[in-house]
Amino acid sequence: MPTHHKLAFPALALLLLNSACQSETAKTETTTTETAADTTAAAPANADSATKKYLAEPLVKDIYTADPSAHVFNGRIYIYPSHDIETGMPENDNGDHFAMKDYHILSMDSIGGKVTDHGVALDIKDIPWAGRQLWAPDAAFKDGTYYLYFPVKDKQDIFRIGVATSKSPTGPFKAEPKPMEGSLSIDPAVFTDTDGKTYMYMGGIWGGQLQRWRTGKYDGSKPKEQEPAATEPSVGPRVARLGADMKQFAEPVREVKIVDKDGKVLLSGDNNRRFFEGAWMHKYNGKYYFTYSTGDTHFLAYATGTSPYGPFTYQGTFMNPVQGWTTHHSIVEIKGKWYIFYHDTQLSDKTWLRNVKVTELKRNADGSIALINP
Ligand code: FUB
Repeated sequence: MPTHHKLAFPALALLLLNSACQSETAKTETTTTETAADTTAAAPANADSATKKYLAEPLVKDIYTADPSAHVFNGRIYIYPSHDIETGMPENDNGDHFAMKDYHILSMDSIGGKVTDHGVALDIKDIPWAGRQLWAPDAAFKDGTYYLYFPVKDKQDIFRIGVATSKSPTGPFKAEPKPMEGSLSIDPAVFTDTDGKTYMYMGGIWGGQLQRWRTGKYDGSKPKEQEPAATEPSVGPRVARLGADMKQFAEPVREVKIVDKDGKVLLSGDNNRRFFEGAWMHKYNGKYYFTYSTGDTHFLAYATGTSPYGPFTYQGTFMNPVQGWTTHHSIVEIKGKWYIFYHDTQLSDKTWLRNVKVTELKRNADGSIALINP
């Protein structure tokens, strides 16, 4: 999450880079939005954005949405995003201005087709253990039940991951009475392997609190918690296999290693490459592709491996910075083509009021991911 001091210089450089990138490719996608329920905010026109060129257009314009986790269930595309709202919370180092209170699920028949907003699927007031800040969710389906996984701070202000269930992919979802045992931090991403085993990746540093778990126990005692020193190994995301009930982990949560070509864990000071938040996993040609945001350098990066647990070898950046501080995505195969769902701040130009988008993900013949300029 944003820390203003760290951000000042890179932000300027990235703004320049971003506008250069954006002028490179001009492609728009046309979607129609059908809103099936009341919406909380009409997006105001953003004067700056009118003159900018974007690779894709927002999928919905009458609410703010972010962190899109996309899945195909029964042939239809479902997007599980955060629902950004204006709460007036001042921007700070902990990301308090991301004070979301519910989830809306979006769906569409096909890429470029009409997008339906299915209204409130889960409200924070219906999660018994929740304190504040419903952040980036994900979803899974097994044996007739849909599972919505979500990070939220508990009443002690510690991020945990919860699960809620429904018989419909669009909810309403009913939350379990407690967070998942052993869960921590933010940004759950659920991946079912070709052998049917399901894993959850999770974690995010800074406001996502992952660095507070370095000893294995939560330590919120330091007033300004820090990443490890620049020359120390970076904090890795976490992974655990889910049990048959999809509601608990079947094993202890373990740290994922992201390494360089020499097998060395990326260093904490390697801000252009180290993991920050927003993990996603997909498998392509038998290889595991772990993708993530580098946070304060605003890239989407990928690393590959031969096991869902890693280690994953860093391969490169595959998306240049979007407009807005945060970078969060999902990757999904739809009718033989691969797509990336992501967000930027085209509608509002405010980091905490984002809009989700989709564009095709292309690969080179060797399986490497082609760079996207959003
Ligand atoms: O939406 C809140 C947080 O911002 C997410 O959890 C992060 O991935 C970042 O997108």
